[in-house]
Amino acid sequence: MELSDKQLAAEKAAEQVKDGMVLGIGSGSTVNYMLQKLAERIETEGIQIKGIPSSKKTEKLANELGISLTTFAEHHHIDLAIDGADEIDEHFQLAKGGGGSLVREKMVDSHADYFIVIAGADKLVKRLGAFPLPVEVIPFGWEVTEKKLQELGCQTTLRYQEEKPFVSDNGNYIIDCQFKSIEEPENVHKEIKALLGVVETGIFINMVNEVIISENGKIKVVKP
Ligand code: ABF
Repeated sequence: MELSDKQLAAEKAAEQVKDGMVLGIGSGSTVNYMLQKLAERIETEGIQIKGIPSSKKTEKLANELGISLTTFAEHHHIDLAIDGADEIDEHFQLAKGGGGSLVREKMVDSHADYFIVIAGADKLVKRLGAFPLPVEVIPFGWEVTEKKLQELGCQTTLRYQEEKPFVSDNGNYIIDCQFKSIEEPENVHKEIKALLGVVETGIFINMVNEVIISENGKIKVVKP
């Protein structure tokens, strides 16, 4: 069976995991492929790692695959983090959070010595913003937080799942913000982050050390 681009990028990243590492594990379907490959390596090569998962879904899959996990309580330092993205712009800034795990992803990815993003080439964009930007907000007063977000020039949608507001692993809501385009991601992030009620935005600024992209079966490794 031919491997998909996201699978190829994911497997390439899994090869960079070394024995003894504390690994930050992102979330999403691309990361799931990485975990499967990593589980194979653990089985066949006997490498030992400890992972810090960035979502309950990732934690569940890692447990099913027999990958050892740890927490920030045990380890304050992550050697390598591997995560997916919704958009990667030409300056390596990211939009993330389509899966609703952006807060934990940002914590895991930003506490790593080295952060690799894995994706198919469909995630590469000139500018962020076509994908509605996820913003995690506290449920209390989300309606007024939403108004403040709209005043920044975006159209907003409270994320739903099964006819109820989606609740993140942290017990919060997600408001998806559709900007026309995000010209200055760092400023947009700062403006949103300054609003009362906002926990975090899905814009990841200056965090990436390496991007592994696959396009039509060809892998490209790019570094900022
Ligand atoms: C997570 O998974 C997110 O931050 C991003 O939203 C998404 C990428 O999903 P996939 O790998 O399924 O394309 O990392």
